[in-house]
Amino acid sequence: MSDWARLQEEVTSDLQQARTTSELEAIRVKYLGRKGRLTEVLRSLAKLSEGQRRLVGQEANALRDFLESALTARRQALRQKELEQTLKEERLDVTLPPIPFPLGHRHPITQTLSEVVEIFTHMGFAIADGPELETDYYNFTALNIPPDHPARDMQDTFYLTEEWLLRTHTSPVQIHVMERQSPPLRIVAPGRVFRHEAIDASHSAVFHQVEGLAVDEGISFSDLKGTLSLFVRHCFGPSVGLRFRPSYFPFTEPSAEVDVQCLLCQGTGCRTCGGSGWIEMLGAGMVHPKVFEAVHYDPERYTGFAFGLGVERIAMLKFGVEDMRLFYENDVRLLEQIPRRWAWG
Ligand code: 2NL
Repeated sequence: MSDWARLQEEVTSDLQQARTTSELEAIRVKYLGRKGRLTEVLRSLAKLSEGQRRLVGQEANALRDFLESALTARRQALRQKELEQTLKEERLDVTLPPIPFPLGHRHPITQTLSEVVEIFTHMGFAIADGPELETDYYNFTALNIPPDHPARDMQDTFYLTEEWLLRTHTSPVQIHVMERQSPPLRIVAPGRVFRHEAIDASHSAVFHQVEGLAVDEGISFSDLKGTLSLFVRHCFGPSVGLRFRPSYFPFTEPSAEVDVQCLLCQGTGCRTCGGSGWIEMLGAGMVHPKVFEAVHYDPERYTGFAFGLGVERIAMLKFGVEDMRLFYENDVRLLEQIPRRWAWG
């Protein structure tokens, strides 16, 4: 009996000394843990005779009940004390302004590409994409580019084999779509293209293009002019001047180039526009009947317009960047100067 009294006394004194909930937990483990003093007593009951077991069991269980309820009461008291302490020490001033942190943004070329594509999707064009590795047929032959055309020269095109090459424009994407789908068709093909070219302020071996294609019965050159005028106004603002100028591409007839008034000098002439006040922005034209024949569209029934533009050129003009190479160096001093803007994708 005196053992019980001593144990009870010890428990009581331990409980009084506990100052924190973790000290309290240590006490619980000391007596009621897997190897706790009381646990051991309770476990050894099995070895006792029935008479002894009832006697000792009563005492042990009473002590356990006492300990558990004392622990609970003490734990609640200590928790309350700790909470009050925490509230006092960690008071927050919710009226303080937040600490500003720098936000990243998408690369200026990605922003520009998204913006260009978005203008066309809003007009009803669907987005098409395709592989960067193409065959000579999809990149050249189907587009009415003859075997002796300078664009096919090793100087201009990265060939992997006689047949396989890195696409020099995204037109092959449109050939693939026309092979799969009948008119009417309105698509834009954005993507990365490759030219075997010496790199300077206005040329890169890897750059981005957006091409567009609309095919249906009765599509006219007026549709081309209307679509591209709307594009230029949405891209560069409602007051920017533009002009259509006759040009030549093997895959369109007639062909045109669209010039936009220089944004940097407002058309008065500067270094960027070579003093002319105009900047070449798009190549375009009515799809050549030979291209339709290649994809088994009836050129007597269908007409279409197509266009192509360089994303880097537009980004340079929009952001006033005079050297294309700056876009690929990813120097944060340049990237931080280019504003974040909302765009899809
Ligand atoms: C430019 C010129 C152009 C096209 C691309 C095209 C595509 C098909 C059929 C006919 Cl499938 N044409 N694309 C047409 C005219 C011009 O791009 O200067 N791009 C940067």
